[in-house]
Amino acid sequence: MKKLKLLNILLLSLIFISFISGCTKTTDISNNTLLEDIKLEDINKAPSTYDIKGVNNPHIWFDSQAYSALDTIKSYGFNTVRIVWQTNGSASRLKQIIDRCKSLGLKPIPELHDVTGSTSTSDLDRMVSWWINNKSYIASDVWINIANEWGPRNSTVWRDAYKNAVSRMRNAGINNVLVIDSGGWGQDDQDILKYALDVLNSDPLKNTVFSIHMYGEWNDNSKIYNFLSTCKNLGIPIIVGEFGYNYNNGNNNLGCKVDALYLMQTCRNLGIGFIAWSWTGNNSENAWLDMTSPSDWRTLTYWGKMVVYEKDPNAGNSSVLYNFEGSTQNWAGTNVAGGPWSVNEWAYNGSYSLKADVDLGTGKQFYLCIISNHNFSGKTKLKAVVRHAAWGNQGTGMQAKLYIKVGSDWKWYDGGTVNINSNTSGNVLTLNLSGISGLNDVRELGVQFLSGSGSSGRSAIYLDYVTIE
Ligand SMILES: [Ca+2]
Repeated sequence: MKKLKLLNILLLSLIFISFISGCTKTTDISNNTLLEDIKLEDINKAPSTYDIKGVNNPHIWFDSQAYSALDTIKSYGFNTVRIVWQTNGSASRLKQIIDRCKSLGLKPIPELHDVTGSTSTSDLDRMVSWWINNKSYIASDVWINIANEWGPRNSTVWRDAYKNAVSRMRNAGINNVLVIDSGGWGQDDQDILKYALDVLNSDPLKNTVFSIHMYGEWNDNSKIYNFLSTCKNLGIPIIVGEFGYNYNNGNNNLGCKVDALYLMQTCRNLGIGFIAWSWTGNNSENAWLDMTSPSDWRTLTYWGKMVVYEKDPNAGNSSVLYNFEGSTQNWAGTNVAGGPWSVNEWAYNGSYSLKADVDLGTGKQFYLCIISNHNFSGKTKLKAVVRHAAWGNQGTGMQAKLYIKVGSDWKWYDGGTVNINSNTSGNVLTLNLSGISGLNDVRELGVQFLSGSGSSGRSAIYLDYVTIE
């Protein structure tokens, strides 16, 4: 009996330990926030773009090739096509393209490319007239991108011209979602931040989406994050209607060094759609933006692979699970003194990492973790990069373990104890997955931080770039 009792106590304490070690279910709080977001969206009715992942396809310049490419575009997992069109194209052909997109399950967004870069209001008026004259060819569920990259930057001219355009189209009985590019060749943030809500509020249907194009003016990740999150916070319906990437270290005709992986991840984190430029057929100076080979409209280039797979084509088999770019991605902290937060004071990859404050002490343990179902079958390595802050007394030094919990008994596996430091290069933790059974049922993953002997005071722990290969 005594032995049994002792066993019971042991069992109880084991259960207790497994309950407190790792993640507690504080993620419920984030789930509530998510629900609130959805309700808010319902209330203000403006169109949401969160599910859009698309490509620009040059239909007006390559009629049959672009039409045939729609199947391929769909097969690579895209759900949206921004149809490059002009007023010299026939509306009936545009209707065929739209119908083909719909039959493939692709969302068509036709745009008129005639007045790209123009700041003349009569040019915009001509585009509006074309839509009005051809409205019978455009089904009511098609988003109409009125004019590609029309308008001056940071300008009430942009605002007033688009108010007029929206008014004319609504008066003509066009009830479609209207997509409006920013001025300054589509790249200007100020037109949208200052004037988009005026244009939206002038629309009696409140059925307008704004579109930013990201090239050389968007080489700064914090600008990308600040702009998109501000739009989100202000209730400006926004989409990234075109973007490029860092080709030849910015030595290209657009001066483009855009961190496209960061851009796509940020859009995903914020629930914003994105449409890459472009499927293929660019002229020689823009050929670096071809997503597929112009010889077959099918074979993915480096750029095409980056957009399709949303990872660095040179990164081998590894893919990013969590990068904390402007979001905690529902990660939680246990035994931490504050956080976790997504912060830009340190990053191993991108511009942000996950941070929590901790109060050091001999034998203390802290966790950054997430309860989430993952299927790691066939994967060989889980990796994460961590460091601690330079402040606080680390005593004999902090250590960390990367771990997962598997199956209904939440069985613990870790990659062993690693000494970590405050170097900004970070400390890589690796968990070898080969030989672990039940990898199809991973329930939790995280990092356990072990405070050093004799440690004391407030410090902070950082985690970034959780990858699987
Ligand atoms: Ca990061």
